[in-house]
Amino acid sequence: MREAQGKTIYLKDYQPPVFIIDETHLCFQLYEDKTLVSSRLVFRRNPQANAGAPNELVLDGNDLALEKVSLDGNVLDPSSYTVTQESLVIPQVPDSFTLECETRIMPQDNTSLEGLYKSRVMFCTQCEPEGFRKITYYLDRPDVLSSFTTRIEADKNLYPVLLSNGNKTDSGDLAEDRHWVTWEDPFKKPSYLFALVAGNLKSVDDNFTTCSGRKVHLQIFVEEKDLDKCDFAMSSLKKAMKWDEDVYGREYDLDIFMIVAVDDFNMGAMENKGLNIFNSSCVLANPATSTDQAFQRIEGIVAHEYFHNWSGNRVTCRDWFQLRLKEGFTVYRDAEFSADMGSRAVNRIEEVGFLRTVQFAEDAGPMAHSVRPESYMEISNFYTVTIYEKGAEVVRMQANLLGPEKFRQGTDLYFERFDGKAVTTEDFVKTMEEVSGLDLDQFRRWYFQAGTPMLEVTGDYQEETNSFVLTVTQSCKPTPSQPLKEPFYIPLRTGLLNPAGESIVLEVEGHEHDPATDDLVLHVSEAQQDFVFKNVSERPVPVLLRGFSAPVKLHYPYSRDELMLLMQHEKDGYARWEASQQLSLLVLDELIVAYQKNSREKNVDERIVAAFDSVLDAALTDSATDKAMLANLLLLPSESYLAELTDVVDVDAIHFVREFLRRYLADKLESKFLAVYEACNSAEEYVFNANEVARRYLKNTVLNYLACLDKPEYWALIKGQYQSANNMTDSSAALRAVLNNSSEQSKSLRDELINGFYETWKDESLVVEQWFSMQCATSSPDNLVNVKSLMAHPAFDIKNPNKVRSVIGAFCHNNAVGFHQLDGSGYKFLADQVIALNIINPQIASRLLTPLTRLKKYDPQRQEMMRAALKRILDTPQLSRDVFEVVSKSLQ
Ligand code: B3K
Ligand code: ZN
Repeated sequence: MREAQGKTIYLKDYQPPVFIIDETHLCFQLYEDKTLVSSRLVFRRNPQANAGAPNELVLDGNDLALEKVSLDGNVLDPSSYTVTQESLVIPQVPDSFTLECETRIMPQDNTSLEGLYKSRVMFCTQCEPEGFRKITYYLDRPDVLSSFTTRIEADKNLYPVLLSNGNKTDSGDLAEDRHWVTWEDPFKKPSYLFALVAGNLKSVDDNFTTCSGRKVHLQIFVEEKDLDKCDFAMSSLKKAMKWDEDVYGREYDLDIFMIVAVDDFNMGAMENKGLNIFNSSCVLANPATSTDQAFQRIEGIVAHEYFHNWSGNRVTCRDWFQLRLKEGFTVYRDAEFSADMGSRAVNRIEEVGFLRTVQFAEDAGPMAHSVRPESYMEISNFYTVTIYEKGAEVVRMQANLLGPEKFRQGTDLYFERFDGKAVTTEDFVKTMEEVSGLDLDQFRRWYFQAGTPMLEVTGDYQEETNSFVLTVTQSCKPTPSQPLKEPFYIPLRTGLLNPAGESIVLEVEGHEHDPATDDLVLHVSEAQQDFVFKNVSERPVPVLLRGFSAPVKLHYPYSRDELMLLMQHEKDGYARWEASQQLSLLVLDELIVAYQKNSREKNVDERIVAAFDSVLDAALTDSATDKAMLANLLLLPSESYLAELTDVVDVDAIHFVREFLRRYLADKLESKFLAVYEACNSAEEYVFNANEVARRYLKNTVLNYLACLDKPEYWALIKGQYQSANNMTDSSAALRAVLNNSSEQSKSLRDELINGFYETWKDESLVVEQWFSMQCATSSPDNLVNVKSLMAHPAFDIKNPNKVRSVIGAFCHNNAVGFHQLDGSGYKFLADQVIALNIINPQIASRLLTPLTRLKKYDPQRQEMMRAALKRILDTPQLSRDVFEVVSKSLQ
């Protein structure tokens, strides 16, 4: 276990390494009770090291038993070096030397799932960010790039497949039914990209011919039982390889690309050079066991990890403060890939939905940090939505500012200039400036300032001058250690519609005028700015932030009729959806106020019924419309978004009012919902493509509305769908529809489907995880007892992160009304789980904590109980650095 002390690492203290490692030669002897790791490292003093830095060698190492260390062939006496819990220090070494270390590790006991560990029947590794130091002593930092050779020895029957990075160079047999394999990676890499896998694995094989005509062997390794779930990931991989050649000119560089599926994994997947390791939930799929959503996720993650080969591996990060450099950029790349594969508008809506519930909430909480943080205690805590999703938005803004050609020129130059190097976010931005001639000085604040900018926009139409003045005021709330913010540069993509809903050609004072454009980017750069639109003959309705052109909050005092006009006529998918969300928010806000006043009157503005009615009409009459877009237009803002928007969250009001409005709409539009359901229902064979995914999405969205009416005929409909479904999307949607309704009438069906689902799928662990998560995420005040009983289910395993996420995580993150019960039971439950997981798996423990970190958003009574839960965690002995950082910052 790492030390708990809250030692803070600062970017300003960065120093180049005193030594570099030209060659890394590793040998692993894998046994059931231990693993012996021998390393031979060829060191040289770094010419870029500070001249005054002494020749002291400080290697990182964690939880290692050092058996032997030799320098240039001479075994060192223990008195000539120091071993601490986190390092091996040799006080004086020559300018160049070879160091050999032998260490003993215990992968079979490693439940942290960092370093080398056992996932059920196989060995595997996770080294990013600092797991390699749990394997052997090393300069475990991303700016030390080395060539690697790896020899693996293991039992031949238990581990017939032995994998590492690069190309396999040799293999042979050993005594006692053991065997060995050697691998050599021709590309220098930092230790975080090292990987090893050993297991009884089978592979699905294919190949891809690159743009220069090289044939690359593609392999997906799985346990035999999962061989029928690899085809989709394989075809996604090939699409991603082609897309990266076409869109970014990036060709794959090795002759082999391998993916391995493992069941115990802390996150989604890892981009190790030539040997990606995936959480099985992010790679294995077939129509019987996986939902459309899982397919989409797999397509995106396979692409993401593949794209890292250039944005991350060939060009890597100098230090972990630069994490956004590879993650934000790669998320942007995978988002564009997904947009090209499916519906661009719907993808954007989903990205925005996620960003502004989860990332905006992070920005408003105690862990808020900039896209390029200044400090951390535990870097694993910084694999955040801010680094990933906001980081991607910051790249997107640059791509939009430069335009496609210049941006491509910029990325080409970036990859060419920094190939094989470890660089900084500044190197990226400078490259973009260089190719475009733009001055991105003010833009850089997006990297340095945390927090979500808020834009207050007002519009003033002046009839006498035919002008429309938009006044934009920006602000950004203080975040920890950043009380004052300078104005951001905010690209505000804007249009104007006339009262008939037609686009107006735009002419703005001070902006270059393109006589044909009905869409332009306003450059918001000051605390307050006016933009004057000329030659506007009638009061217009502004369309603001088209395509969500910047990651900001925006308020404009739209009337409900204006929102209806935007919903009907606006061409940008995001803006149309945003208008529908705004309209729903106005209606929900009114109902929440009434709920809080205990008012019996629940007046629903009929315009929302009309708006939903016209979406349903479009679904029935316009076969060309994107059904996924329509499904999104039928979704009310989520409970978490409603919570994000309020200063003091009223969990109960949000939950009950939203449920009330769902039922109200279902009741008013029942026959239309049913008609859409019937129009979208199909007994055709399952196909995964954008149209079919959209059809099922719309069908299951309307099914949920019908389910809340609590009528026997709809229970029959749901049961029918469950029984006749030929795919997991439809059967799990049916189950979810009954789970979302807690009425007595539906209880017997609910029990029947829950039990039947488990019986059918009990041997498919990924489906069992869905079964857990559907039940635990169900939004209901008294769900905790159910969650606790599921923790006692034989399929639950607290050491398996997927199970933890699907039970504990699903409840605490997705069921606000259950988690925030006024008796404090949810907080106590989470604290107990975090305390247990702190020892087992600190990264998972720390991630689970998120809902407790939001304490300042709640009323004093809840805050007090949340604080008590956090304090109890803080007082736990042997607190990991991961948990300590999050808890101590939350209590500040
Ligand atoms: N780079 C890895 C994340 C590693 C996280 C370690 N705690 C996966 C990814 O973003 O592609
Ligand atoms: Zn990534």
